[in-house]
Amino acid sequence: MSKHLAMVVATVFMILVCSIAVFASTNETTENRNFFTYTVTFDSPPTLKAGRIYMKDTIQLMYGHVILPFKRVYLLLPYGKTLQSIAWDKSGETLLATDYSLKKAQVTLVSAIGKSKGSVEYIRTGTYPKAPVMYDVGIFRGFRILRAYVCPVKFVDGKVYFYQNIKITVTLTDAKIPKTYRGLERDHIEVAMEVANPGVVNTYPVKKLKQDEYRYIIITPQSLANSFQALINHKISRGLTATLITLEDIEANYQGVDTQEKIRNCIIDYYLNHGTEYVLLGGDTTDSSGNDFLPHRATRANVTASNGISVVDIYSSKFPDDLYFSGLDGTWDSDGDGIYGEGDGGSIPEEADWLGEIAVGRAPVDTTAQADTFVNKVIAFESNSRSTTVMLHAEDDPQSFGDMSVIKKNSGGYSVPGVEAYLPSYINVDEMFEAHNTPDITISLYSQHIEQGNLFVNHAGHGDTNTYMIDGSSSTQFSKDDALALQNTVYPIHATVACYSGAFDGLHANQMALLFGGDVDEGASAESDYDCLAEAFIINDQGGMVATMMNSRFGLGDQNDPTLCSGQIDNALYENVFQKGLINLGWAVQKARESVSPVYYNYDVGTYCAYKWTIYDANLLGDPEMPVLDHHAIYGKVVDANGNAVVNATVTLKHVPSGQTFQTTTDANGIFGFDLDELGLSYSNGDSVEITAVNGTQSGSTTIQIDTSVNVQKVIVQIGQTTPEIDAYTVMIFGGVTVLLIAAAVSKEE
Ligand SMILES: [Ca+2]
Ligand SMILES: [Ca+2]
Ligand SMILES: [Ca+2]
Ligand SMILES: [Ca+2]
Repeated sequence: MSKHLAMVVATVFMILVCSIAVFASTNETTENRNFFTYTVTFDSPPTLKAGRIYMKDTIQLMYGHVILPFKRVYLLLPYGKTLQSIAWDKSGETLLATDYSLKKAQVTLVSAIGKSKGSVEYIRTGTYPKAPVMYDVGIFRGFRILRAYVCPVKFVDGKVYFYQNIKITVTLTDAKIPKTYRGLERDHIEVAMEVANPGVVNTYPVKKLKQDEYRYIIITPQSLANSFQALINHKISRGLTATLITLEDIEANYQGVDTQEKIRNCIIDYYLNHGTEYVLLGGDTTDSSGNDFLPHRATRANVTASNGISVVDIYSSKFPDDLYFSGLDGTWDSDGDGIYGEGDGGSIPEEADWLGEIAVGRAPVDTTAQADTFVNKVIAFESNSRSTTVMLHAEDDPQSFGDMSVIKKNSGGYSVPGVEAYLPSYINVDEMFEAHNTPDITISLYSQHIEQGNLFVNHAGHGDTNTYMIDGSSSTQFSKDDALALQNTVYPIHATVACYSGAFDGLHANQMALLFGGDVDEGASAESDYDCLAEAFIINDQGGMVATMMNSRFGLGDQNDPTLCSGQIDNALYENVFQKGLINLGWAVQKARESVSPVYYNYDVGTYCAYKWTIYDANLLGDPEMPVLDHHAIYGKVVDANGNAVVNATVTLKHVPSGQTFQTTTDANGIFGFDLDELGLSYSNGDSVEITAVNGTQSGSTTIQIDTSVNVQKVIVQIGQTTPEIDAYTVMIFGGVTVLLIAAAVSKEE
C-alpha cells in the first residue's frame, strides 16, 4: 500500500471512530433496540413467459418443483447480535395472471441433459413460494450476515401475484463474537460492499494486526518448497506480503484430528494473526500412485435429480472440496461423526461454512517439474498484458448448451444474462458453437482456437473425469492426452459445466451406482495417475491452461434449462470479473459459488436441492490472488444518511489533472464501477480523482488518489442529510447525527 493511500485510510477511520463515539454519548434510548427493518422495493413487475417468471435484478432459483425469481439481499447484523426471528410484510399487490401454469423444475445431471428431451411438465396447483423470504445467517470474517433471498411473486393455483414492496423486520438477540472476527479496516470495506445496510459496519470495532502481515501464503510439502518459493518472490516483487509454509512444519506445530484439520488450523492462525487473504495449496491431493500428498477434505452433499431415466436421490460423501480451507467458521463436523459438511434438511444442522473468509486455490502438482510449470505459468500470466479474447464453446446435444454462453435474449425478448452478456465491449468473443460450425468441431480445430491465445476458455457440454465432449453429433471428445498436447504461450483460465472434469482426486463417475441412486463414489475406480482433465490442462508444460474452475462431480442443470445450477456459477464467474470488480481469480470463483441459494433442502417437497452440490462442485485449480485483468478500476458503493445502499444514484468520476469526467449509475445493490483503462483515461500513480454521487436532491463527494500498485480501489460515498427512519437500526448507529461523508480506499491486493 502506498503512503498516500494509507493516509486516506487513516483519515477515514478517524471519521468512523468519531461517528461511533457520537453515538455512544448521545443516543442511549436506542441502545437496547433489538430490531431493524429493511424494505426491498421492486420497481417494475416481472415478465411471464413460457411457464417461467423473469425479472430484472433477480436470479432464477429452483424452489421445490418450480423456478422463481429471487433478489439477493445481504443484511449486516450489528456487532454482538444475531438473528432471533424474521418477519415480513408484503404490499403493493398486483394480480398478473389468473390461469398460469409454471414449468416444472427438473434438476438433472449435466451428463443427462438432452437425454430425456421433450419431457416438459407444468405445475397448475399449489402455492409457491411458501414464504417470500428464504434466508440463513452466515459469518464472513466475523461479521454476521443475514442472507435473504426475496421473491416478489406468489403463485397460488394458477394465479400469479406481484408485490412491489417486501418489508423485512429482523429481531435480534445477543450473541458471542465469532472467533473469526479480526476487525481489520479492509474487512469493514469488503463487508460494506456486500451488504444492503453498510452503515452497520460502524458497530464493529476496528483492530490492528499485532504481527507481521502475510496477505498471501503458500502451503506445500517440503519437496516442492523451492519451486513455490519462486512464486512467493514474484508476489513480493509485486508489492504483496507473502510467505511459504511447509506441510512438515504444519504437521509438527498445529493440532488437529488429521492433516486436513491441521492445515485448516494453520490457515485460521495466519488469517487471524497475519491478515491472510489468499491461500495457495501447493500440491495435488495425492501423488501419481494415489498416496496422500496435500490431502483435500472429503465432504458430503445430496441431490434429488433425474439421471435421464428416473428421479433418484444421490449423494457423495467423498466430494473433494477446498471450500473447507476457505470457510473458517465452525469445524465442518459439528456432530463429530467424521462426515464433513453434511446437514441439509435432516436432523443435523448445516455443517458447512458457505462464506469463505479467504480465497483458496490449489496447484494440482506432485513433482518439482509440475510445480515449476505451474509457477512459470502464473508468473507469465501476471507479467504479460492480458489477452482480450474469450473463447466460448457450446456443444448442442441436442438441447442448447449454447444458451449457457450466449443467452442475451430468452424467448419473448426477456433478457437472461449468459456469459456473453457480462463481457465488456473491448473483449472479442471467439464463438465455437456446434450449432454454428460445419463441419464438426474437431480436436485440431478446438486446439487451434485455444492456441490462438485467450483470456478465458468456457466449455459447455458433457464430460467425465478424463475427457469432455466438444461435438455431440460426431461424439468428438477432448481427452487428457489432447490437453497435454496443446502448445500455446498465452495461458487461459478455463471453466466448464461438464461433469467430473475437475475431479482432482482422480475418481471416475460411477454410472452404475448412479442409475440406482446412492453414493456415486462407492466403488468408483481411480484414474491411473489420479489426475483429471483439468489437471492435464494445468500440468502441460508446453501450453494448456493457467487455472480451471471445473466440477469435481456431476454438474447440474435443469432438464429444460441448462443455464441453471452449474451454469449459474459459471456465468457468475464472468459477472464477478467484468462487472463486480472481483479481479483476483480466487474471489471471482469464491463469490460465484456464494451467489446461488442459501437453502439446500426443499422443505416443502421433501427433496434435496441442487445448490449445495453445485457449490461443492466448483473448485479453483489455480492461483487465488492472480489478477485476471491488468486494468485499474475504482469500485464503490453509494450509501445514504441512514447507512443504506442507494440504487440508481448518478456517479461522476472526475480526473482532476485532466478535467475529464465519466458518469455511471449505481446498480440494484448500490454499486458503481469505473474501469479506467476501459474508459481510455490516461492517468498516473498519485493522480487525484473526485467522485460525486447524486440521488435526487442529495449529493456527496470524495477525492482519492489513484494507486497503480493495486488493480482495484474501493470507495464508499455517503450522501444526503435526510431524517433517519425512526425505526431503523441505523438510527442507533449514527445516533441521529448525519455523517456527511465516509470515504475510504483499500486494495484487493497490495
Ligand atoms: Ca458430521
Ligand atoms: Ca465464514
Ligand atoms: Ca490429482
Ligand atoms: Ca497428479
